[in-house]
Amino acid sequence: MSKVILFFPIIRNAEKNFLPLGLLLIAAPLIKRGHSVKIIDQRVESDWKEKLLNELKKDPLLVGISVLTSKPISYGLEVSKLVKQNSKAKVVWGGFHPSLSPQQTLENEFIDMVVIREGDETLLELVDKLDKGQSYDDILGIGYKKKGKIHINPQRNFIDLDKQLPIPYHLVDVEKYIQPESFSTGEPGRDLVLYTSRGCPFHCTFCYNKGLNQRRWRSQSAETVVAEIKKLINDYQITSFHFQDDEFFTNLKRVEKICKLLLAENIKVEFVSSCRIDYVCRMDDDFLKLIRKSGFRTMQLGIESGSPRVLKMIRKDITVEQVLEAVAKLKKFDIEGKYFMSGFPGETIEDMYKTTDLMLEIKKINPYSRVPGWRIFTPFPGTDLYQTSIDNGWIPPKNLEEWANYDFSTVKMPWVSKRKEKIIRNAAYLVKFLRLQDKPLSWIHRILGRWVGFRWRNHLFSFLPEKYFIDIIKNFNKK
Ligand code: B12
Ligand code: SF4
Repeated sequence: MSKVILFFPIIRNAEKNFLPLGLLLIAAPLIKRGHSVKIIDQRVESDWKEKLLNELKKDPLLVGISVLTSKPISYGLEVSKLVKQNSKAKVVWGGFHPSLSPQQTLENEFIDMVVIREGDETLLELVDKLDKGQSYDDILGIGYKKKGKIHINPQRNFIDLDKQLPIPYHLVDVEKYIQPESFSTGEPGRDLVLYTSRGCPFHCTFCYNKGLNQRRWRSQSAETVVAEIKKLINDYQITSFHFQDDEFFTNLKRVEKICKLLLAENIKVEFVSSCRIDYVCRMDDDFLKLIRKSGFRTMQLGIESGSPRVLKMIRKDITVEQVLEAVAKLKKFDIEGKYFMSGFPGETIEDMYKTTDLMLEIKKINPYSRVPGWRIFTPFPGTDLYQTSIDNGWIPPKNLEEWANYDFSTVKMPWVSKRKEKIIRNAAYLVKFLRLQDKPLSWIHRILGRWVGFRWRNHLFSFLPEKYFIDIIKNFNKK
């Protein structure tokens, strides 16, 4: 049986470190088969290079690297080069970027193979075949190079999540991934990520889901989810869970069962997950009461725009009226909503003002709602908006090295004029001061809240004089 190294690169500095779930999931079948697996996580192991070089001396069969778009690519390339220079191991890339862009990934000289989409069964088959010296040409869901030519094999069917093997948490130091406060409420606790379903049945044009998951949503049963929650509470004293699912609430009956099982066993934890606006509209009072009682304190909701025209354009399949209905429902049951917005190609200044107007309406219904940021949309391979972005003047990165430098926070999109950028950035900064509640924290917040409210109602976003004063007050408070 062979040795396999799995590597997780840095995502970006100062980022919370979530469990490398993808690697743990693909490691499980390998371990069951008897292969030995070593996980090296660059984010939490400062001596990662030493460890890797040491492991490479033991003649591993393969080094698998999990790669998201942007910075992880540059670290992934550094590691791939190290592997090639110091061993005979095959370099295999998996995860979102190689899955969405397999051909271009394989064009890089240091990468031998890619695993597309779910790696749970594919990697096992690959390792088994490499181990026995058999041909891997016909393995579903891989891309590889042969005689200088790139081959991309047909895709593999999605796996049955209820047959998923237990996650081998012992391969990592779980303590390093437990956050000291609840992701949901920010209160002290022990917070961990969990993944209970994959995919999403919708087709938003900016999202990877349609391309990669083909609108297929698959899930673990309520019983499996609750058993995992109990295990994690028992083994690691977890007090809050942060679901990583794209759409945890797709099957409301499953959620209802999870909540009822938790309550029946008197399990007290907090949860946070993303949710679609129209799903909230489908929830009745009993359901909302139930999820709140069982620990659902926060929902992250992608609204993206307040303009019906843009919502249609990005195929979000929600309406502004539904947004307002959802905000009111969540408020009634004291579930905090975090509402996310984005700026898209084809969006006019008028559309953007509809978004700021909607933010104001949300705050009017629930002053404690949060709009954590208004992002400028950046295109990803494998999404419908990728081509639209090219049509709107965006020049996509030509190779992996260029993708590595594709920094979401600084990259300029040709359709975002200086004026539009100012509106987005200034509104994103100011929205935290848009306080419409009766009892603001202090007189300074009250004055600031009124002033920001005035600016908001009049669409005055082009300048930001108060930032200067806010920074002075912040520095003063810090001292
Ligand atoms: C948690 C999360 C984060 C975390 C950290 C991610 C992590 N892995 O620790 C944080 C908060 C840092 C983050 C940041 C961002 N994220 Co994020 N994030 C997620 C999220 C919600 C879960 C990731 C996860 O753990 N999935 C669960 C595991 C099991 O799935 P997986 O990793 O894909 O693994 C499977 C396969 O891919 C494969 N596999 C994975 N690795 C490997 C390796 C090998 C060798 C093999 C063979 C197979 C294999 O097998 C696994 C099992 O089947 C996903 C959405 C989602 N539901 O997946 C978005 C997602 C990955 N994020 C996304 C985005 C856009 C971002 C941001 C850009 C957001 C922003 N604008 O700031 C940033 C920056 C990321 C960056 N590249 O710099 C996009 C994808 C982007 C891309 N093309 O890479 C996703 C898909 C969300 C979306 N709907 O668009 N994110
Ligand atoms: S609803 Fe969310 S997960 Fe589903 S396609 Fe749209 S953005 Fe992606």
